[in-house]
Amino acid sequence: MSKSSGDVRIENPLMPAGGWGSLGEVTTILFDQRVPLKDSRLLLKQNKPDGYACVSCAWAKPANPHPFEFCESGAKATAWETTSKSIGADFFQQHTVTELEAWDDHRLEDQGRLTVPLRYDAHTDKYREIAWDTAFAEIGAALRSYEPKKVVFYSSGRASLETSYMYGLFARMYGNNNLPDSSNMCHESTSVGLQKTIGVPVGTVVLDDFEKTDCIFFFGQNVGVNSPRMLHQLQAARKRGVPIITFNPLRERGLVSFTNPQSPLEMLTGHETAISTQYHQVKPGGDTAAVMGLCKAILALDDAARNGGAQRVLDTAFLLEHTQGFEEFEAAVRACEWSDIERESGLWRTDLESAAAVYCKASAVMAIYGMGLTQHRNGVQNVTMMVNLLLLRGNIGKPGAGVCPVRGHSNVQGQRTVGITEKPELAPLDKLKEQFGFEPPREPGMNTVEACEGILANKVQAFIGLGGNFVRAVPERGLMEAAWRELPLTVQIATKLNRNHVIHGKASYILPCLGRIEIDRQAGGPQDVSVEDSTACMHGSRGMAEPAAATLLSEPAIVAGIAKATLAPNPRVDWDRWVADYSTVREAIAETYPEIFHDFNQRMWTRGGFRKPVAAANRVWKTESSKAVFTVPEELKGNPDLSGAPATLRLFTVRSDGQFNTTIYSHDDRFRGVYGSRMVLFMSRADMAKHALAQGDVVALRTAASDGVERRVAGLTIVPYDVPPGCIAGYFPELNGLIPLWHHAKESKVPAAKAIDVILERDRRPS
Ligand SMILES: Nc1nc2c(c(=O)[nH]1)N[C@H]1C(S)=C(S)[C@@H](COP(=O)(O)OP(=O)(O)OC[C@H]3O[C@@H](n4cnc5c(=O)[nH]c(N)nc54)[C@H](O)[C@@H]3O)O[C@H]1N2
Ligand SMILES: Nc1nc2c(c(=O)[nH]1)N[C@H]1C(S)=C(S)[C@@H](COP(=O)(O)OP(=O)(O)OC[C@H]3O[C@@H](n4cnc5c(=O)[nH]c(N)nc54)[C@H](O)[C@@H]3O)O[C@H]1N2
Ligand SMILES: [Mo]
Repeated sequence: MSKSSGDVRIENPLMPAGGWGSLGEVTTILFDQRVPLKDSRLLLKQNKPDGYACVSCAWAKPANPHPFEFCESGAKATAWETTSKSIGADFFQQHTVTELEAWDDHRLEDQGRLTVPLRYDAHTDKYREIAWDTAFAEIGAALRSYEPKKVVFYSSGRASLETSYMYGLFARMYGNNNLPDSSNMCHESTSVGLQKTIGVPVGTVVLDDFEKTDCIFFFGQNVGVNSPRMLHQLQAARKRGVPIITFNPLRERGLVSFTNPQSPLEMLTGHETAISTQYHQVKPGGDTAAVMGLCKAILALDDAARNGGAQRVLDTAFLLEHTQGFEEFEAAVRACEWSDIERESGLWRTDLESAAAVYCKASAVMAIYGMGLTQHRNGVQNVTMMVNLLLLRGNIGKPGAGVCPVRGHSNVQGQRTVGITEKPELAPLDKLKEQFGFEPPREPGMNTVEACEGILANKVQAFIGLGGNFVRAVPERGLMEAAWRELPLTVQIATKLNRNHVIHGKASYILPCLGRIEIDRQAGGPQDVSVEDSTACMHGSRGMAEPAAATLLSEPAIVAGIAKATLAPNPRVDWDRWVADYSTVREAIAETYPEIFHDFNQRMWTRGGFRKPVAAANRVWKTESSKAVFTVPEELKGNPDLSGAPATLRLFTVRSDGQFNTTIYSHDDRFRGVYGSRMVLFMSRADMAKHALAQGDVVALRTAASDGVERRVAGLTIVPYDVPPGCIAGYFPELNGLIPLWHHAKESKVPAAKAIDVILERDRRPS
């Protein structure tokens, strides 16, 4: 694994996803991170009924797991947390913060685990160790002096249900709903789109459905890298002959073929399973148009069936009994021209017709999707359009069918379930009032984009981060980093050093915490926590590795420490008791949300998890009309209004197999055959010819927006790749400086990281 971000090496990415390459990567990272042997054996406990929930993605954990219910990405995340590398006070004595600012993301985190609480000292420009009690007292005093509406409580989606519940309660007792989280940059388009069409904010599919489905539509999700355990379900489905129809601008290895590294036979014979049976390289942002085409083709097949006296293609009984708005939708589809569909989707009518034919032959279809749908100006519309497609043949609420958003962080869905939300209507405020005897704030809080706007406008006094790397993950890097330094207070609860610690507020604290894989010893003995997976199933998780340092506190203990130092005592909220015994937090959660969490402590170790009620999965529609709702798309355009200056290319940002979000494990991307640098642009040969570029040429990108802000990233090496002409791909977070803050999904405010119009400029030839 190469470490430098200097020279780029480009190879043909011939290997299938999984396979020997995957095993090699696991061994390398365990070795690089000097993971003790006993901890590497812990991988066998990952996602097991009595083990710990993987800290990588949120994919479902089966009731009967494979002996090795982990994947390359999960092993990397485990190695990254259980590393024996660590940094204490002496590290920060040796390096000024200005010096650390010049380090790249990989180097910062690769120092290892943070071990002591730190406070920034402006005189020496260094972080210095501070006692936990002093840190809490100082942070509490500062928070008491601020206006509660001007403080932001961010969470990245990893913290447990217990921590998240305590954190949300703390924010509300303090006096705001300013609880943005990583899902504001991620699946918020799902939460908004599904809620308004099928009455639930989450997917309807469970693992069992993979065994019953006849057909899978797969939109904009890179399963081989970002949720590889799902490859098991996909491979099994493919072996049953289930077609998988993929829509993705980029030909992703994991969506093309897969070798199961846990099958000795496949490894020895080099057997690969072809995953996608059709692969449609849709234009970024073109999914609404593509699905419009599918629906148009389905209506045509239905017309033909009706005219020929054959069985209807549409599920008319379902449409009548369960849906609303079909007529308007049908009229809109019929009125839509194929030429518009082809232009906006970048796909041929005949291709869409052949995908529609497969859809119509299947009796149970599921739609799986990720950031390719949600991170667009029309991200919510992409989601509701996909729902339209499913509704046509009653593909929601029956076995083998349904909606399957693939969530990112391992508990991002769960955090929402237990009250991390800036939307007061989504939190049980009356219940909290009754349970804890305080007056919860009723005004809407700030989501991620609004928190950024507040910070840019100097309207935020403090930012508390429960995990994550906010300033690196958000758009508008240039303006955000500058404004960030003006924040009066930043507090980061974290496991690893990252950019958000070296770009910091005037007063700044880093509070190091235990990770979920570690044993969490409290007054009441070792504690377990719980998380919710992508299919709405709750799981217990037991820490098993020795903590990285004896000086670490758990996340619940840190949240309680700050809360106690900030709030007036409330006899009904016993923070100490909660920290001593997390089962008492679960009792409180069960009291707040009895329908979901009754008997939480007894049920948390249920094999395969216990599921929260998802009404739509039973064809109960919690919408205004009590029906599933068809929605007419406002427009087909993928990128309606990022303009002003004429663009030359449309950029979409993606993840590599060497990263977890802003955590950069290495500068290599094995699946795409790029080694040694992440400063690359994937470009079609047609565009290379058009712009007279050769492989290895170095270019710069400027955002095509005429709002007076200069957004430019230089030093990007051209890599020829199979992407549609007119479109280029590059890496998140390196290219975040190109995304204007206002370039976000219309209703959900998810930054539109998958379609940014840019202008290509010559940078320099490699010397
Ligand atoms: N190893 C690893 N695992 C992870 C993460 C990680 O960084 N590393 N991150 C976690 C998190 S927080 C999340 S949210 C998920 C993210 O997982 P994904 O949803 O897979 O996210 P991305 O890699 O950003 O890109 C998704 C895919 O969308 C395609 N795409 C881009 N634009 C479009 C479009 O307009 N239409 C369509 N149809 N496709 C498009 C891209 O080519 C890419 O294959 O993964 C989680 N798991
Ligand atoms: N351009 C572009 N931007 C994007 C995206 C994109 O696709 N393109 N994707 C968006 C998405 S989907 C997401 S989810 C966001 C991600 O945004 P974030 O969730 O804010 O970022 P991460 O990189 O996941 O956070 C990594 C840090 O979390 C800390 N950490 C790790 N484990 C723990 C733990 O157990 N406890 C605590 N307290 N801290 C821990 C470590 O210090 C580590 O440095 O980025 C978004 N930004
Ligand atoms: Mo995410």
